[in-house]
Amino acid sequence: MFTKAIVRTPSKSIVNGLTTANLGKPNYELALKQHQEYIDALIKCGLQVTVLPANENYPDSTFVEDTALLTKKCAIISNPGAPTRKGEIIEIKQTLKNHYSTIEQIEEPGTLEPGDIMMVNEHFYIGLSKRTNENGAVQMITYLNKYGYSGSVILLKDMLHLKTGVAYLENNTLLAFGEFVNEEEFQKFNIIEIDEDESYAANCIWVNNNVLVPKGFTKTRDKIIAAGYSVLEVDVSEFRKLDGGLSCL
Ligand code: CIR
Repeated sequence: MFTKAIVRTPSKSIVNGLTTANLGKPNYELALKQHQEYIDALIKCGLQVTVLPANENYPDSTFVEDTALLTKKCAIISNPGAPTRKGEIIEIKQTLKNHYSTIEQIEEPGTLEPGDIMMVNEHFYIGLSKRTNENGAVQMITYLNKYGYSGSVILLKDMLHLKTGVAYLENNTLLAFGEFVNEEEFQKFNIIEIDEDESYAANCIWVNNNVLVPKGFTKTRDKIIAAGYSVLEVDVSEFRKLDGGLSCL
């Protein structure tokens, strides 16, 4: 079970965030409202939520997932592959000092964004993407091993991040879209396949026996309910415009 989450309020500069989505610019006021609803959903799932203030210098900083991998035993600060996001790690490091006594860090020439990391119990799958390189993945696996965890890499073809197309819902169950449906490493899981027209909904999160699902993807929602989960729908339309989703927040 999870007990805590860290989020960061969207900044006004969010309108300048990185994107490939072609869905227009996010509406700042609506993004704020949706972010609050996301926090409310996490609280409903029993989490104590730390809300960090907006940081105008970093348009993508609300996607706090990409700044660190947090495990039970240690925190590992990332080195984002996107040049405009590298500075996001400075503040998160300060925050994590309040929660962890052991903090590690990915260093150049390694780059890694934890949107590329999926935790399955004590194992961590690491996507090699445009943002996460092999050196970053090797550093990450070395740290994971140090703390008794294991890691392996998955080569990405089209997706931004690993978790853009896959989500682990515990109970040996995986949501998967596109290139990940037939990925050999994932065949041991019960795979719930996401349809092409709902590909965005592959980014769900399991939080303490609930699954947070982006609002508006009813086929995916119904498949998850049919698999026996309790679902909370959260509207994240403004974050989708920046290729971001539930896990990223
Ligand atoms: C970016 O391109 O970095 C942001 N606009 C979206 C980050 C999404 N984060 C994630 O998948 N973990």
